[in-house]
Amino acid sequence: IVSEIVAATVIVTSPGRNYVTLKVTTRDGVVGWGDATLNGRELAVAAYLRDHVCPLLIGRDAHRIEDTWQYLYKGSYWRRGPVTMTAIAAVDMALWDIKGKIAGLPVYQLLGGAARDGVLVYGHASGRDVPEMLDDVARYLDLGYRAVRAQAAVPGLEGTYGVPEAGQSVYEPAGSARPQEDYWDTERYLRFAPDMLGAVRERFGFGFHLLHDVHHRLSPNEAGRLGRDLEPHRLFWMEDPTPAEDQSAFRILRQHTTTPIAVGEVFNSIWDCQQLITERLIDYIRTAVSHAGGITHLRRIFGLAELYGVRTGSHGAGDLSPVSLAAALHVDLAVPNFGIQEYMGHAEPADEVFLTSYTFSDGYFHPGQAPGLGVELDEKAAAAFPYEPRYLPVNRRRDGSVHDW
Ligand code: GCO
Ligand code: MG
Repeated sequence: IVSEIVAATVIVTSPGRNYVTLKVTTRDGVVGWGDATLNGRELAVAAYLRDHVCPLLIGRDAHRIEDTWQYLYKGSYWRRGPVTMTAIAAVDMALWDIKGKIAGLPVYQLLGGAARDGVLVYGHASGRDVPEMLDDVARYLDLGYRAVRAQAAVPGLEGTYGVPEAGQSVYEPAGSARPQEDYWDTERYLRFAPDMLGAVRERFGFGFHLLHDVHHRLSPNEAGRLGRDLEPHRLFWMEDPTPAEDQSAFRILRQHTTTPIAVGEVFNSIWDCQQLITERLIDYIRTAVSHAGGITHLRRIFGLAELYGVRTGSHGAGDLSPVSLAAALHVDLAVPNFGIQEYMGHAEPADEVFLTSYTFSDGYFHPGQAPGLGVELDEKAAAAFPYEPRYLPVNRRRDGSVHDW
């Protein structure tokens, strides 16, 4: 069979930040790409793929996407977990890419075709103080964005999540060879955040969507208080208000606020969000194509969400490679319950390594008409950017104890 897999290799490259990419090649030379990047734990997935998955792909029919997914998920016996599910995701993306290339169709056509004309995205505005953040919001609105996430440094805290250091063009939390240590103060944040987001509405009004990421730092009760304080500012969503391992904790939050809630960037399977969805404890599910088992599993999660009125809001930070972004855009265009897509952009020189065909216009993205996912990796360019050990920061309270980052 011409679609038999004859090679599967892993490329680790660091154009601006680390990315792990799987390359799958068929007998007649069709190449599929999959993103296997797990920020701060990159080499674990690279080894899982290289040592345990690539050898099993050789000789399989690239067309059998569902069968390959089941084979890798059930066949490993050790199910779920970010490393396993990111590895499976990379294989899955690469096989959808190949299927699209063989069919001569962009992947969204294989998923049922476009259910909308464009994919609403939100950009990341931030600042080291409120005026700087407001100027950044203005910049996004001028660029045509219809949805903006706003984050500003909490006065008195250094290294607030979501705020770039001076000189960084794109916010990059994984900046150092050992984890940077940030300080956290819940009371200061709870006092500051409503005023900060209120300042955005005061200056720019309500004619665009406003989002904010809490990054898992509050207890359910504190999150309920914040959600209530934010109600006058009409947020599109409040993201990751409390650590989400404890799905039933969101019942407490739901009793206190009508601010919409988005959760899921750290989830890797449908079982992580089953209760959140079926009990309607969230409004948006943020699972990422690269960390939650690829297009095949993401569609299953989004299908469950559709039944319960939960909309999608796929993770799209810079540590998800352009291959992931493209895969997410194909799914976004095709699913009925799409909500919004995060778009953070990629720091230079990622565009020397990843050649993309998605486009942005008037606040909306489109994955483009190239067959497959529409992203190609230039292996020669990639070789010029070797892996660099880099970790996400750790958060400590003033007394030195570790808090959620
Ligand atoms: C987001 C996320 C990211 C994560 C990052 C970790 O909303 O985009 O919270 O900023 O921190 O993806 O690797
Ligand atoms: Mg987030």
